[in-house]
Amino acid sequence: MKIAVLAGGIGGARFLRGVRAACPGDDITAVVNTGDDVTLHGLRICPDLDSVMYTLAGVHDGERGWGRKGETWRIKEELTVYGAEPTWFQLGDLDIATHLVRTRMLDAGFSLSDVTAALCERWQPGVSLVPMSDDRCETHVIVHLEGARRAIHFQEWWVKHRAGLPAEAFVQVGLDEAAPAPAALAAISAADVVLVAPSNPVVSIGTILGVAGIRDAVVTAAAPVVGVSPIVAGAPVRGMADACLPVIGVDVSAEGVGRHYGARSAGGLLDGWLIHDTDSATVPGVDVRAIPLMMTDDDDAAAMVRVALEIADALA
Ligand code: FO1
Repeated sequence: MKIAVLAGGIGGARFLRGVRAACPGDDITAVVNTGDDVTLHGLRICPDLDSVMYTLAGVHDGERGWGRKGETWRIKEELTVYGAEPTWFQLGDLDIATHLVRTRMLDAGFSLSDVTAALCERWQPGVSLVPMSDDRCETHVIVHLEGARRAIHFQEWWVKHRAGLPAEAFVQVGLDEAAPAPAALAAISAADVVLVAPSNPVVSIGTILGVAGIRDAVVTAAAPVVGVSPIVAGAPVRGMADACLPVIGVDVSAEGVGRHYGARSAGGLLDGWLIHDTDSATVPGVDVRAIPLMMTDDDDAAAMVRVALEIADALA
């Protein structure tokens, strides 16, 4: 079976471990958000691609959710002593090796898709990782700082300000010129099932869908599309989607996000929508199922994916 998964970082990574566990031997492609990407200290950093890659390889730091376990911070400490800004973004020594390899390959003219495939040669994630686009389109946040309206990089808003600065809007700089990665569109149109991971609906899933052609590919896919709510009991399971959803006028609830994604029969994304068993939601035109959504380990995540695939099967 061919499965295409739209995924962001941490929540998406755990979900993908579940997909891999539930569908051993199947052809799984993750179309990953690159709107969080940033260039710092001359290095190209792809947080969501790296979170997915490290987590599927089992070398991620489960506590932090990003970066490597057993990480050391000697370079970062030196950079801080030099006063090399930004000092608010923690770059671990092991992680820096990934950014050095990526940056060198990008500078040599390789596409981000090629770079990602090369990094995955080493990590063997068991899932094909494809960036949503090979072109830069970085999420910026419109905020009011020191009395002026400014666009700051998503990472500055997310990490330095802990999403604590009220956001007026999110803007993906470069989105209008960005082309979808070839393998991303191919995976969606060839899929037997399309899954929308429980990632941030605004800055992860929303950004992926904003890349030319990707939303259409999902809406018109021959395969059933089933999403998993990232919001449980009115709050995000991880991350700060509750700081993002109100900015686009969407309720911080499983129902709110489900209705935001919309039913395919009405030009939206979803055929099925998985919500946590303590929640309830009606999404007109969408088959809503309430099941345990916690992904504390691969078995939980796999159980959740199996239900998503059952719904997909019933809808196919
Ligand atoms: N998140 C933080 O909260 N603080 C950091 O210093 C930080 C550094 C970092 C370095 C590399 C990387 O791949 C991710 C990093 N993240 C950090 C997480 C990152 O901001 C988020 O994973 C995503 O961009 C949002 O999902």
